[in-house]
Amino acid sequence: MKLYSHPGACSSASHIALLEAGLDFELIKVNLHSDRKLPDGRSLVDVNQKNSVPVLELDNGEILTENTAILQYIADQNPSSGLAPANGTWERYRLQEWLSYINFELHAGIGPMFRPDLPDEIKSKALEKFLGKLAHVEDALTDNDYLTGDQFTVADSYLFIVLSWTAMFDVKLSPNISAFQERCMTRPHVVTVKAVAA
Ligand SMILES: N[C@@H](CCC(=O)N[C@@H](CS)C(=O)NCC(=O)O)C(=O)O
Repeated sequence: MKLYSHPGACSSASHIALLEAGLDFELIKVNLHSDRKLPDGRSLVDVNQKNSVPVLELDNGEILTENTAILQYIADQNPSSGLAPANGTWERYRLQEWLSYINFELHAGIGPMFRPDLPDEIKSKALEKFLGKLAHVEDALTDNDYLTGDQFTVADSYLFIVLSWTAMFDVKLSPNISAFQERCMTRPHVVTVKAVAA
């Protein structure tokens, strides 16, 4: 399968997940800041009508988009990786609860910070709201190494990437969240993905 990713963007969460799951894949780098041309001459929009990453292309030609779907698909390809609890279990719904929170409240919440067209006033309000949403994460990490307990899951890979964006702004993260970031950075696959440049 192929992962279309802009290194450092949300698609890096899927990159981490693919490595953690030990799956065979090809990384197709897409530069979102340029013309989004792909190595084969097509454009990102030819593969994904939404013109965004991540995109997962399966060997049978199926195209899957959206972080929350792709991350769960990857996890399910190797259940022994522990990247997601089994489908239909209560623990799986907990994971989905986190994936939704990260996708909507955190990922979309920090989005305005990357919009050059928005005034600073709107951006600082968005950042304040985003930091407020992190209180729930800080709380969840009080007694847990990772969001759902001791096991690193795809929710953690997604959270890690979204948190990494805060380094671009004048933000001091709370203690449990900072410890979570350091813990993730002890994982060799996380370090590998962080080192991939656009
Ligand atoms: N709803 C999508 C959003 C993905 C998304 O926001 N991707 C960003 C990178 S982090 C992107 O490709 N932005 C380019 C654009 O929207 O033009 C998902 O959750 O997968």
